[in-house]
Amino acid sequence: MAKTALLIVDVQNDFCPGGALPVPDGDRVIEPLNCVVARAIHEKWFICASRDWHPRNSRHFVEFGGQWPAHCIQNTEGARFYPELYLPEELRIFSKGCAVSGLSREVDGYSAFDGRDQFSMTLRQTLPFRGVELLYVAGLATDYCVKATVLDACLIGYKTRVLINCCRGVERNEGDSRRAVMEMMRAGAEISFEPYDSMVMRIPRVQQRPQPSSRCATIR
Ligand code: VGL
Ligand code: ZN
Repeated sequence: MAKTALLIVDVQNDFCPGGALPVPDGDRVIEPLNCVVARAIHEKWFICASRDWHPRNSRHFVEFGGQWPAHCIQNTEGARFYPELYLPEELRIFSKGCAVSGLSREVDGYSAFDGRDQFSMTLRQTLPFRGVELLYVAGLATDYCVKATVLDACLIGYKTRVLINCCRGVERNEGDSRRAVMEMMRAGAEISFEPYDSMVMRIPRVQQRPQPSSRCATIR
């Protein structure tokens, strides 16, 4: 049976105001996200969450050659899920960015699909077991982990919806979140607004060729 999953990406203390790598207004995802979680529980969706879970000496950190201040270090307060986030008891947690060395993708672990649960299972292995076909993604940060997760989900072939009002971006460069949304849409993701998720935006499958603007048209 086709099923829906909710994937909550990295809603952790360090990504919220006061944390080590705060996403502007990161805590503002909590209220809409809690509504989504309530609905997901009610409708028996498969609910999972990813978490950034770095070793203290991760190459992802500036101190060890990476680009980020130290954040979400394993078993620290900063790595805990934001306390006001409503999470179900039977939550499946996928930890990522656990490698000290190795491939850059493993070290950074931006995508939740790079994470593993307590049984060392990946999302890619787990979701088919649940018959998941539709994946809702929300969390932090729009321009890094949400984007990487959504692009992977689209590539694997999930019908993927980004709950955009439950996401916030780091915005290292102004416009990063906006560009991330465009990239996700181009990959086939739909952008939706909870609780109004009948409002879904997507790029039509058949792209029209660009029309000449009226100004061009006058030049023969
Ligand atoms: C993230 C930067 C560094 C994220 C993780 O969760 O989006 N961003 N590590
Ligand atoms: Zn990180």
